[in-house]
Amino acid sequence: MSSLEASIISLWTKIHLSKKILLINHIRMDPDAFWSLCAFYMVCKKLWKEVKAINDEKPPENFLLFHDDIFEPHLNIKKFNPDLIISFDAGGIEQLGKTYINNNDIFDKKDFVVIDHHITNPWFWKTNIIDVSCSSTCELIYDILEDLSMTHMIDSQVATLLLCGIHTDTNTFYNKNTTPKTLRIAARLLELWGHNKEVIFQFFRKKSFERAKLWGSLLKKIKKTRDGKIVWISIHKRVYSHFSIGEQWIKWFLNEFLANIEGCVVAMLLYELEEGGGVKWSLRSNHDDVDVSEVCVDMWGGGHKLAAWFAKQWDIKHIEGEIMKKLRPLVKRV
Ligand SMILES: [Mn+2]
Repeated sequence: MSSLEASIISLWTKIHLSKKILLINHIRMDPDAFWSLCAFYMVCKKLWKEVKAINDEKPPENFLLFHDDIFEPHLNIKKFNPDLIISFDAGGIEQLGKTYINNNDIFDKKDFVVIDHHITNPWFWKTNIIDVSCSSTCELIYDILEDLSMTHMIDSQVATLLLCGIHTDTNTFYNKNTTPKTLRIAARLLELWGHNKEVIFQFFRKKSFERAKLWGSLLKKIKKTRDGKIVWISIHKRVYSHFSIGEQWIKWFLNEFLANIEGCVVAMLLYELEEGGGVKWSLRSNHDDVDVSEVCVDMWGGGHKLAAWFAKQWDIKHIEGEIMKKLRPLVKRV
């Protein structure tokens, strides 16, 4: 038995022995983090567990199409006193935010299982279900349910949630993390009545009129290095708030435009965060030999070889200079 299989069985034992389960995902949750947690939440409910979900923040509004908001940022964990804690899609302990910092004694005492697929994950707890061959945590959740002979728990809603995370982490089967297994699982989720077309429309095709206008203004501001290998844009908060667009939409500009520019090896999008100051930088590599997660780990971020990010409390101009210094040598080689 592999250590992954052993951890999955150990998860099942822990769930079986628990009455109360607390689910957590990473700060600034992304779609995969949200939907993998929600799918698991529904499965726990079907097992008649008392289950609660926590994150420092509420999920972005646009995630709430296929599942209600179940997050309780102000939950008193001590009072809830879970028997088991499970984290989803978090690549490191620091990604559990203030929830972990303020309750670390409880996390230390309780059974705590980490479910993730990030290559940068340092196996940060005792029970780790980490499979970097999975496109997404949602794909891994399917694997776990299949290993435990629990696919009968996947109703149409759970299937839709898992499809959501697979589509958003693979950029609808476009990114290199899409494997034959990813497609087989997606096919299986369609058989289980997951709503495929709706997911693609809601998260990839649909654009508000305001977002179309914002994209128009951003297109005029894109920059490139002389050789065209690095293409990037810096976006100030006032620009997107002028169009009443929330920060969660900004990164789509990267997939929809920047990364598709001919000759581009690394596409980058830097934007000021809505609250608390600071900036976030998302990077995409179009080349197998250019690992953008290297740069991001250096800057205390995370991600994968071809898609990574970091956030800093720095001034937007300062970061631009720092990151270019690190990136130029990387792209020079290819
Ligand atoms: Mn993910």
